[in-house]
Amino acid sequence: MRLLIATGNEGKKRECAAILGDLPVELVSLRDVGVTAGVEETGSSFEENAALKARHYSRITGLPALADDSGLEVQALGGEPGIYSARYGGLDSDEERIALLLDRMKAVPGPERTARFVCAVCLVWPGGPEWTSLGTCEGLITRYPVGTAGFGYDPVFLVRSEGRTFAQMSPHHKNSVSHRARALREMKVRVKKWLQGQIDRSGEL
Ligand code: ITT
Repeated sequence: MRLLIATGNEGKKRECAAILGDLPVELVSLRDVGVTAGVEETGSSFEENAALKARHYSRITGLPALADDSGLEVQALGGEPGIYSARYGGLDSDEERIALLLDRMKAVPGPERTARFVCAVCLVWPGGPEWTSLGTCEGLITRYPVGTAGFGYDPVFLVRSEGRTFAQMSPHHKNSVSHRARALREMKVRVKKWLQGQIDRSGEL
């Protein structure tokens, strides 16, 4: 059985494939199945946008599709950039978005620099169930980028429980503590049980 990892973001794709790699399915990407068309993310929450993406890509490919909608919520900025993290400030690169974030945070003192990453994943089976799971990771926004690994806002997100940024961690380590890992671990249990006939459509564990 093939399972589509429905994201155009290479960083996410790598992480999802690493975390889901031991499922008894063949993981395929949008590129593998020749899909380039995007979908408008018109939802007002991470969960809604993940569902929009998973439904769209499952419908056009006929495959079970797993989509991820994620972002960074910064308390001092009222939860921004949130669901707009990929398009923050209308800027085109991770470097520019990080620079904008640090600029908006420049007057914010250390203890008030709290933030969290949120990840919603949605899995849609054609003609079958649709499941969503959510993962978060708590941290602080640094004053300048630290580390070179990962993608997106990783260099400015210091993971509270680890005392270092995501960009300072090996991919394996990030994939054991991240918001995405938390959301996907729950989804993985569901998929395994579903394939073994141990849960019903509700996906309740
Ligand atoms: P798809 O919709 O094709 O999956 P996207 O990048 O547009 O790709 P989102 O709309 O979910 O996806 O935006 C998520 C953004 O949040 C992403 O582009 C990063 O800027 C940021 N982000 C999410 N998870 C992250 C992580 O683990 N590390 C760093 N930044 C992350």
